[in-house]
Amino acid sequence: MPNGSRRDFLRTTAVALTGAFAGRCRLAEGEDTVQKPNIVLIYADDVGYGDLSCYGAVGVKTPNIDRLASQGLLFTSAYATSATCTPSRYSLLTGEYAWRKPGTGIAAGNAALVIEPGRATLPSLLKQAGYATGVVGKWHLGLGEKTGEQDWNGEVKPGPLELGFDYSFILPATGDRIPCVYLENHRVVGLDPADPVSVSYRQPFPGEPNGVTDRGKLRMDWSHGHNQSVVNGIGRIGYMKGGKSARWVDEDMADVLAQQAIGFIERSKSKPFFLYFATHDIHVPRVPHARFAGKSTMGPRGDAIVQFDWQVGAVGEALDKHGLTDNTLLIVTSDNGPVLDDGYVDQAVERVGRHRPAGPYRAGKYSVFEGGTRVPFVVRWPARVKPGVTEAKVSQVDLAASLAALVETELAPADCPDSLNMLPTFLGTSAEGRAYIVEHAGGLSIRKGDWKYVPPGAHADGLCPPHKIAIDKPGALYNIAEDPAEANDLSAQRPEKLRELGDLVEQIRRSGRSRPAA
Ligand code: NG6
Ligand code: CA
Repeated sequence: MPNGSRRDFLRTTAVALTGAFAGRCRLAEGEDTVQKPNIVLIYADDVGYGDLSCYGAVGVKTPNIDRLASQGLLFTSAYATSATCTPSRYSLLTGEYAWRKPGTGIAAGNAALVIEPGRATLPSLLKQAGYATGVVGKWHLGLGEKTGEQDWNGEVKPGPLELGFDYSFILPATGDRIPCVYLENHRVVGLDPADPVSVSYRQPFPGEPNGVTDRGKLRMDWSHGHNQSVVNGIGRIGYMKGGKSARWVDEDMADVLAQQAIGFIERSKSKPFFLYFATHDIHVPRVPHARFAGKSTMGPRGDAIVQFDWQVGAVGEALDKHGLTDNTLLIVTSDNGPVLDDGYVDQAVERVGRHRPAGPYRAGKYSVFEGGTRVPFVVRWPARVKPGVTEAKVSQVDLAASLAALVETELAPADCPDSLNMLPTFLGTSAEGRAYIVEHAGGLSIRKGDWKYVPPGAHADGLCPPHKIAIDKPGALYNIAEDPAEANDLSAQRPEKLRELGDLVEQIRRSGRSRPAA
């Protein structure tokens, strides 16, 4: 489409949408024959606000995501709910803040499923609207009924299929946690019954390689933790034995997952589909495929970002190939902020150079400062979303209610209790964001307008855990607009603001929900 007519098209679409999403956020009058959009949510692991070139990265180029951003809407104030994986994913899928539910901290590789089957979830709400639903990639929300009692050689359930996904191809937990195998639906992929898998988070299996005793033979040394079983020459968290034919090869993982994501799209393209593609990249261990080695200036961490960008491009190409791009709502975001040394010696600290993984923001993964949860967030839907940049505040906890509204699934009062319908904001037809954002990393901080409250206590700071700093009572207050780096505590100058935000966070905690019940 020539530029001029594309502009006209966008203007007309924008005008139509302003009307369409007024009121109850339904699709426009008379548009009920319009095919529901496909929804693809690409969820990166540990990619920080400043890690993509469309967000100012200098140590790496991300042309595929940059292209999406130029065709879509780039958010500068988007947040994961938490500064680590399990709670962010819990909130994303349930529309409930993870901090309301005990047991939703970083899950062990043999943890039981942390979401109760039967409750409304993002996939179950879309499934109800007739969507084919699939998850590919990192799960990290536990599996099975009881911790440590999964039958890895039989059926491993409940899991994604019991939560509303029709299809699942996952890593049970993380790349650095045992068991290092893929699961397709209920079963470990490629398992030889003659060589069953055993998993333990208590004790080593005698005679099996171990990150302490075999440290000299590791392909990548560990800096903290990650010194239990050795798989593919890399120390992991937890112990495993057997299942040799089923073990993943880290350097092939991005290809395997991209292929699975594309396979799901191809199998599902005759009806609307929802794909939750949760990449392993750029979590540790960072072992990208050889073709990405040296493609950034930052060593394996930067090369893993290039690999992540490649996966986004591969999904985009598949959508193009099947003529699905125009009516697919594609979201690219991350589960928490960045970290440099997360337990392996991979030069992330030494080679970061002038690159700022959290952009202008303070700290990263594990932290209640902005770098912990403020993440990249790009929405592309050529048929409906006008390209641009927005400062509107959005939270991933709102995707469940917003996407349910998009597909016209009604939420019961008990469903997704912290999820607000922010569809017009996500689609760029409203510039008005959330009134406040709760940021979780053990404690709860809150951002309202330009103000940010950080509670008293010990908080992770910097990009190399476990560095912590203490915030004294009654907490700290920053003006994010003037001081994005949260460097000047204004609590003494603005005690009433500090109290207002501190009270607000307490009220949200006590209320047990964010969406009005009726
Ligand atoms: C930590 C791990 C870290 C990472 C994190 C979870 C150690 C020393 N550190 O406990 O490497 O796995 O858990 O990351 O083991 S997340 O992105 O999945 O939340
Ligand atoms: Ca993560």
